[in-house]
Amino acid sequence: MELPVLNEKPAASGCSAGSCGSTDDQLNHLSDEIRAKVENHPCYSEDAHHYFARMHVAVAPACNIQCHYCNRKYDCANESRPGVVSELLTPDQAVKKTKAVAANIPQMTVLGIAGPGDPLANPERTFETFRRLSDEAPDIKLCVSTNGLALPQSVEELSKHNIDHVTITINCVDPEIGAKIYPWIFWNNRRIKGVKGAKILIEQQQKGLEMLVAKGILVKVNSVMIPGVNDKHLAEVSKIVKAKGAFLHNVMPLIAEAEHGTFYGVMGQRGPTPLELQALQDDCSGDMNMMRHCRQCRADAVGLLGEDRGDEFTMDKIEEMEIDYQAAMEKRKVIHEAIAEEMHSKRSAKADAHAQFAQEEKLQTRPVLMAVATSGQGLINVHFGHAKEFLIYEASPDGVRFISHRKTDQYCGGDSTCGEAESALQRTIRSLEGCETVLCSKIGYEPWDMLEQAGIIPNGEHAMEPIEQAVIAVYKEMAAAGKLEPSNELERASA
Ligand code: CLF
Ligand code: SF4
Repeated sequence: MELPVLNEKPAASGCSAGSCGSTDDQLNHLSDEIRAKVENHPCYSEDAHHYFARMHVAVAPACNIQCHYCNRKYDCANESRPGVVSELLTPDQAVKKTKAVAANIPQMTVLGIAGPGDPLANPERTFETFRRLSDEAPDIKLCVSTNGLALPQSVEELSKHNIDHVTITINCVDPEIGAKIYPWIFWNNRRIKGVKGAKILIEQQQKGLEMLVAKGILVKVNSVMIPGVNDKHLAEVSKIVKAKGAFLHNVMPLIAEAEHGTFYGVMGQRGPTPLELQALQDDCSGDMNMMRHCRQCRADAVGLLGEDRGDEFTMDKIEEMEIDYQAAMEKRKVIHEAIAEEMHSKRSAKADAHAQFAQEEKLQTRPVLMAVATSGQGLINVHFGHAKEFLIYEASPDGVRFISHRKTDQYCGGDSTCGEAESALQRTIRSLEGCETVLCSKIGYEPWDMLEQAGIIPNGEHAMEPIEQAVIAVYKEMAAAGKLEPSNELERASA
């Protein structure tokens, strides 16, 4: 499945960076055919994720492997207990739900099957859903995410159903490392443990990748970064999957908390810090396009990446909706065209701003990380206190690039007591470690003071402005104020 999706916490999986070396930069160099596949896919294009939404339908309960970061509600392919997941849908329910969401959230362009188990370990349910949707809702892109064990035997079927996007989770290419991540796989009706099982899984993943590429299907590779286990190995994985034709690599942080009941969680295996993750993504990016905006979605997520509107589309609500999908498709077409036009004009404005910045006298300044509060459309349009996450951009003399997102707790949610609110605010500020400024539409006095005390400058002067242009403007202001001289350490390092 997409990754460790327990259906009550974020799952894992993902695309690429912003302006510099991003997929959007590379959009310009793609063939028309590939550009059409990625430009409104929120995972394959960082730009698109500000505008277009995705949804997942949880039709796949069983899994054929065990990952140490997953709390198995389904012990193996022979022991699936579908009732355990409240959102588990039949293919018929999944089709109804997809049409209902598409009619009500017209910017939803992609339907993914990503769990809660492995979609290809549940081939009848998965392919029945895809088959019906490719017939009944041909304007929706179909996407699937798999651990890869059953991939080679599924490629032919995938290629029949208008499925242009497949994600394979590849955490290693070395079985010794694999044995530390996968205690067993279920293969040919037997449970195979340790290095032997990991070796089969790796072979199947690599074979499946090659077969998909040969069919012209875009492949994204997801990898979970597990410090001390595969962190030193993932740059090698990146090289290999790129050489085999993968389009995008998404390195995601391990999520391991004891309360999730996963092996890693219980054993105290830590996930990477944001800066460790960024360093590894930068290492890998020498070899391939990196996704940095993955939100590690749930197996039943609905909406823009980073938001979840699943509660609006429970099956009891859907059963009461009257959907005329033909009419919905016409409306969706008009809205998609309008969004494409808006994206195009914002992309041109962004390119102009970068070109102008590049033509100016090159600043002799150090890079800076800035946090941005946004709810989409590529604008700074969220109050600091309402931000559930911040997008992190790096500004440097070479321009602006999207780095990552960081989730945070809302601290002014209404019913919090003062004491709780304060600690949530402190947590929010801690989540911005490494950032020197935060751009938002507005901010209150209390967080302003606390941010300043933490060495982060709040900035509400660029409300409703396009993100990249505002980041460049703030960077230039910081440079003009003499705040960006290279540090002594940097000078020493470069001497
Ligand atoms: Fe879903 Fe995955 Fe398709 Fe996207 S998610 S199946 S490619 S439509 Fe996207 Fe979510 Fe990350 Fe996945 S943000 S977890 S990468
Ligand atoms: Fe869990 Fe299977 Fe997905 Fe691994 S592949 S995270 S075990 S559902």
